[in-house]
Amino acid sequence: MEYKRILITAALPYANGPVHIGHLAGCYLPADIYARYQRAQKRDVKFVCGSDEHGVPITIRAMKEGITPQDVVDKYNAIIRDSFADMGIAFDIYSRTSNMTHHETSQAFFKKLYDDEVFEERESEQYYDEEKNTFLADRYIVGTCPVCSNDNAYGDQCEKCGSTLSPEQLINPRSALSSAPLVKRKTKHWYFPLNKSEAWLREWIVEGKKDEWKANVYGQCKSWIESGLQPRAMTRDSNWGVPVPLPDAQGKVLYVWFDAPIGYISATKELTPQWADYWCKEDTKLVHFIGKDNIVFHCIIFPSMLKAHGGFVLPENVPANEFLNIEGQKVSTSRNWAVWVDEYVKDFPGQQDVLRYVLCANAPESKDNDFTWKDFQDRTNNELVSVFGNFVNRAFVLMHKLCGGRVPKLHEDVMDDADRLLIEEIKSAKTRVENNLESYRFRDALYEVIDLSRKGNKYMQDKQPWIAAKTLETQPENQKLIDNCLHLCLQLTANLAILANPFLPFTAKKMCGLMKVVDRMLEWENAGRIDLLKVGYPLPAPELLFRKIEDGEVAAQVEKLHNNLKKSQMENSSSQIPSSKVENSKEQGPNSESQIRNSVESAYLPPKPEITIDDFAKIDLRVATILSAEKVEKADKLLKLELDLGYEKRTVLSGIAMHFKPEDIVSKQVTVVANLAPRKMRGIESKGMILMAQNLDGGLVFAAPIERADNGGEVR
Ligand code: B3M
Ligand code: ZN
Repeated sequence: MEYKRILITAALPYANGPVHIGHLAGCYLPADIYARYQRAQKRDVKFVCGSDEHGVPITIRAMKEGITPQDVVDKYNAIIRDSFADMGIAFDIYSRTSNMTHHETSQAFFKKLYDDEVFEERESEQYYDEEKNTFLADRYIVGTCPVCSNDNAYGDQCEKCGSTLSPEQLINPRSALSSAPLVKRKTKHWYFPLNKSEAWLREWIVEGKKDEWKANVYGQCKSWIESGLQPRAMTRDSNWGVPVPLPDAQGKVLYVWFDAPIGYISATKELTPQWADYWCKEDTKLVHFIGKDNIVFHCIIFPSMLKAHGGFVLPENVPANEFLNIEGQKVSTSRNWAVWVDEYVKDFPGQQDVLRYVLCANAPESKDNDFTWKDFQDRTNNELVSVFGNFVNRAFVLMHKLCGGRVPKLHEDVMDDADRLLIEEIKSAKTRVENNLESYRFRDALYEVIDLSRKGNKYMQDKQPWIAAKTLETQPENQKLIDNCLHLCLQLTANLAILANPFLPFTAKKMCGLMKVVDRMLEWENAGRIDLLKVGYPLPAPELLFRKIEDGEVAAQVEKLHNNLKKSQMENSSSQIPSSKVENSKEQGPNSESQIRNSVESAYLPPKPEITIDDFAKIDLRVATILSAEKVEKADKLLKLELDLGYEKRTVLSGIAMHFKPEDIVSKQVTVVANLAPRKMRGIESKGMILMAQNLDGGLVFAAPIERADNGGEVR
């Protein structure tokens, strides 16, 4: 099919937290590279995104921070939008699903399906909190895990054993919002009969997309379709979301996964009055960039909705990436194990392209991949600085030294095979980069760009124009050889700017400045040409394109990760509200989504950075005996302990109430961090912390002397 326009969407991030580099690598960076490339091809492109501002994750975050959902989305929408802009993710529009256009668009969409009698109305019984007067999303229900007996499992997942659960499976379910006993109430919802889409989905995807879509995407879709699709509720009981546009639907909103993808349509509407061309004309190429946890929604549910509505194009491709781990561990927002984009931008000012480079060169295109700060340093220093940057710099320095600071002439009469081969390389690199980009192989495409600069370095090294320069007195005709070498190196530099532009837009711009050419030179059709820089044109002295990343910067980042982790562990042990594991707190509701496969985080915590004996000596560890223990009111996890340290008695709060009964631990000996700064929790001052060993299943054991020791004795 000859496409006339390309509509590129990138998943709408939940506005419940900042974006981390896993988000960039998984979805936004490849989408941006693709959009920049298509624009350089002068195709009609629209690239849309925005904040997903509805759903349970937002309300959980609001509760955690003690603010309203509106405050949450206002705060994070701004942070996310700025992070994208800082990183050069150049959307044509970054919208929000809380705005009017979106509410109207998604309501009209729902209403059309309703009027066409697409939905099935069903009554079901849902858990209800009578004190808070609200139906409870699965995350807001806690109880005992049927698998591992953890008392504090959530209605969608047990975080101790990793099992995916539904509220019905919990033993003694209770509300996380209040102490009111849970009751069930009848509630009505509108279900989309996904089962009726099975036949055409099979034909469209299982038979039609086998060779076109990435194997990870195709495989997931196939297994969903083959395991049988169920009707799915498209409404929820909640006061946060797009109200259901029906008279008998008080207190009901659209399911966030119903409204969010319609957000792509709303954003296009805001962007251009021609929005319908992009959504309704058959010759539009619609491409959804997403992370792997969103595949089913973009490949199965949203297309089924579009088809049921009628009049919309379906995605031509959904190039989802896998996940990016950090230093060998799965990213976890609740444990704060992540590299946040807004912090990167502050810590590495002006180094956006370096991160773009590393994330693309190591993109999780076909399997989960690992980001390490060491690899970040190595790739920057060994590839960007030593290969790409070095080539460009040498070309400029030598042109100043050996050609009077002007683009030298190409003397056809003395061209040799090496020159002709380099010209061929320049032309074929364009084709290779292009083919890879057209088939969403961004890593391979970027490799070709760096490889071309590597070839440039080799060419220059083989030609050794600085040696020829020494012969000029006796053989002045050798200036022609020098000219040819530098002419081609400079034309190659211009080509590198064009080819690198989708990946490294800040660098490409800088290169245009160096070469004194206008940005229009970066248009894709110019790649492959060797007449981009005019002969005789004076060029300024070079400026380094990249700088080295130092060991200290890497060490500081690794330490920051570990410090964040530690802080979050301390915070979580005194928190009551379900920890918002954003990547795991899937939207739940009337029909459980147990079909979604949650991955369990690796059980071992990553090793911490090295410390000195002096660091260790700062910690005052002492033996103490528990004199008394009691539960702290309104804090499920906390026990208040009175400790005898020999030289004094003191109160310590410990987050172990889920693991031990107060009466079972009295008179036990413990190890105390005695010089930890005091901290108030629930109005009680805690002076110190007791040490516990954590088993891989999450269970706790006292880290204490095995034999009776003197209270107050130092532990070393
Ligand atoms: N808000 C879910 C996520 O961030 C999400 C995507 C919506 S795309 C329409 O995983
Ligand atoms: Zn469990």
